[in-house]
Amino acid sequence: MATIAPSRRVRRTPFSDGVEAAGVKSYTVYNRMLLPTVFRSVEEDYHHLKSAVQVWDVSVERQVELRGPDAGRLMQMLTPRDLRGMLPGMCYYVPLVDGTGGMLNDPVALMLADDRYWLSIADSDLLLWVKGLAHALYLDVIVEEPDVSPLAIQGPHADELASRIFGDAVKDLRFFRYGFFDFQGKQMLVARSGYSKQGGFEVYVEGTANGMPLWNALMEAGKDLDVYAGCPNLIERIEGGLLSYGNDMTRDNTPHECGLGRFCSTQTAIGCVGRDALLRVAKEGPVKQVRAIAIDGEIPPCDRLWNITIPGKDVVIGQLTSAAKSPDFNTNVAIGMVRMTHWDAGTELQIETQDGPRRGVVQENFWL
Ligand code: THG
Repeated sequence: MATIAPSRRVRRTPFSDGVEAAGVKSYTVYNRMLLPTVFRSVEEDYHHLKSAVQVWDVSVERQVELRGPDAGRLMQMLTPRDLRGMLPGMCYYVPLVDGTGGMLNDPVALMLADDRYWLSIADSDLLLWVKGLAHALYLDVIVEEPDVSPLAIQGPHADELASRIFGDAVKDLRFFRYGFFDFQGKQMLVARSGYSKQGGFEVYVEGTANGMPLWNALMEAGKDLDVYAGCPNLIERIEGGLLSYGNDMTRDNTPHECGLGRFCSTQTAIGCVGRDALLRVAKEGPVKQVRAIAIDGEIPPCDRLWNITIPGKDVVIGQLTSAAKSPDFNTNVAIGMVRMTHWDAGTELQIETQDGPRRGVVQENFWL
């Protein structure tokens, strides 16, 4: 494979020096910023994530900050999830949709104060959509991308490592709650969250200059825990059913098709853009939906859409969007969007890869 040409359009992160020193082997670009994808190998990274603890440069999870008297109102316009119960200290996973109910992003929202929120975004230019709405509606709110870069601590030893840096109280954080913890005299926002099913934290590092000191402290404090640099792992996130915006879902999908209906309370999300459209699809139910799919045999990299067909026929009944060989489950784990006629567990499918057709089976649930 060729390399990515360095330029100002592909932003480095506050942790890039640490990532390079750890021997990063490949990157992707996400929100116009570098995101590591491999350190030792995808499989070695996978086993290490599931048995030790990793520190992830997830600066690409950029923050869209909404600040001002209309911040709360604008937040509720963005999502069909009812935000009335949200309080400072809470994180919410929120589907964001356009006027037809199409997915625009699936961030983690943080409420910092009554008049201040962060959207920790997936890979789409959400800042422009939010700025556009605020401007067109004359809202009294400032929408900007602050100098904030999440650093994730993930894996079974994440509690031990985080407590060595932030103190034992960090262990009391509940899932999707955050608090402020001291590091070298600075208060840092630490949440119990992260893009894996192994458990852990995300530190929202404010100020580029504060990045490397924290990175280095974590690496130093975790030596006996076998801490290493890591990154969101393709195999583990598919096993866990964590969706990737732009891969497993796009603007062409509603939250219900993505299996994110459980994060929608459209009926009471008054003012949400696309509310009428979503009320219709919620009532009828989607006609296609995301499924866990096991695939037999050897598969090539899933770097394009694979059609899903009825075995032996030429009829397309879905698309497969992510796949990887799983060492722990002795099959290829995959995520696809399947039409309702073929979405029941146990249904046999044909997956049209660039290397030819493979046999797939719809699973009852994801693996983790
Ligand atoms: N953390 C932060 N920002 C992010 C991500 C993250 N931005 C980009 C991307 N990831 C957004 N997508 C997701 C997808 C899944 C989850 C979080 C962000 C997630 N899902 C939990 C699950 O499926 O188990 C459920 C969360 C819940 O129950 O509320 O965590 O990872 N900061």
